[in-house]
Amino acid sequence: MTRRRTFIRQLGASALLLGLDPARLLKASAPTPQPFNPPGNRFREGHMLSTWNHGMAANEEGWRQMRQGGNAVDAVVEGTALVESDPTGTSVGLGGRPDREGKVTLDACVMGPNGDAGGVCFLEDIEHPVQVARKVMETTPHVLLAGTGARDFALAHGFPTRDLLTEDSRNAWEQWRQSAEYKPIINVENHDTIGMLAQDLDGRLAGACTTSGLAYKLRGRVGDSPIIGAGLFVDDEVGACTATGLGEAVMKTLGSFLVVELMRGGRSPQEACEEAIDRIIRKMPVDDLQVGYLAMDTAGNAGACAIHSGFNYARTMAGSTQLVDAPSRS
Ligand code: SD4
Repeated sequence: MTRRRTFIRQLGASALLLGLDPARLLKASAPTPQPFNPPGNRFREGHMLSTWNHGMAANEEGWRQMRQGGNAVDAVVEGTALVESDPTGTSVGLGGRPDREGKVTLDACVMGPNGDAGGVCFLEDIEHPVQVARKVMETTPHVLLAGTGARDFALAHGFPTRDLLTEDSRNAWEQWRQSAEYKPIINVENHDTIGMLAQDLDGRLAGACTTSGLAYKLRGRVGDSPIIGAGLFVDDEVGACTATGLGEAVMKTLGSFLVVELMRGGRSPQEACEEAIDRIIRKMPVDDLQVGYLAMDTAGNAGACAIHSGFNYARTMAGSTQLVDAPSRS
């Protein structure tokens, strides 16, 4: 304090000698405000994480969006929308496995900087629920629209209808109907929801999550993916997390919110994902249950953890994408 006072006195005296205004000089010497995305952030060039193999294509699209001047919301919405259109993905959008009655019902949400959020659930006949979720976020005062209300909203915004049941998924459903046994298989088929997180060139964070949910679920069942805090949570000041796997386990522990709050408390994304997985393991039997969390913080660090092995994710930094195997607890 004394040193600062001496400095100010000296500055004032020199300024007067030079005929300058000491107040203006003092202002010029004040520390400049920190930029929003501090230079210490290693991945100012864009950082993206997406669940599973199809995350590779999603991240490539996200990077394309960023190169064209798009922000984190553009990256995650258009990145995941690309996967929604892939008929070979059996847990997302077109070609997603139907419910027990042979109907494809979709869940999605998006969360942007400033805590903005939007989602749709139990949505039928619309190929891009994640884009509808974005419309909910940007054009309504609500967060979540469901069922026919969500469908009507999508139609009012010009989204076309499409039969999302492909020949493959119809055949698979008909085969399933012969036994009608409901038994999710870990990591296979029932678990390839896409959750995507991005930090854009301005350092802003966003996330999106989209799925057709569990194959052959009860009609009306909604999982974690469209639920803010469960399948996805983003806090621009801390970090972001998304979930894949059995939604019921994620919802019961509010997993993505938990991961972000753990990061707020000082854990790294890796430590936070591990603790959220351990929370599930402590609360319920997990032999036949898979959950994976994927998280990033604002400084460009990533983390992931699953209950069982087999969960992987795509990571893009400065335009270069890699597929990474997530650590697991068993
Ligand atoms: C759900 N969490 O509806 C989704 C399913 C999923 O990869 O993640 N599949 O429960």
